[in-house]
Amino acid sequence: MTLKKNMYRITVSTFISACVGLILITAISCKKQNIGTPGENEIFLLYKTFSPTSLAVKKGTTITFTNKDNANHSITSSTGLFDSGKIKNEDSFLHTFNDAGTYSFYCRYHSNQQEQGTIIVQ
Ligand SMILES: [Cu+2]
Repeated sequence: MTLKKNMYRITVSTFISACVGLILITAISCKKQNIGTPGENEIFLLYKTFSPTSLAVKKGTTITFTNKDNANHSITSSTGLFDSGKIKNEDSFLHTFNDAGTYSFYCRYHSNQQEQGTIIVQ
């Protein structure tokens, strides 16, 4: 009888643990999907890509690069004009583009994974 009771307790506790686990997984995956959208002069770093990959702005515009990924990223100018260094999750890097031109940048951690973008300043 006691053995049966213990088995029942184990089964119930296993079931409860599984339910709690499922709820946690659902909550975490919902949080990951709820990242919002980039602002007017903002670029998200997400899933090892830039979003959007290209932005056209007027001279003097400050662009905010925000890391929405779990991985670390960087905003590194292809010509050496600027380099954010490591940007952690939910951290941002700001750069003001004062001169007209096309500015290419990449992530030094994932440069071989199409994590590249362009700012066109008019
Ligand atoms: Cu990256």
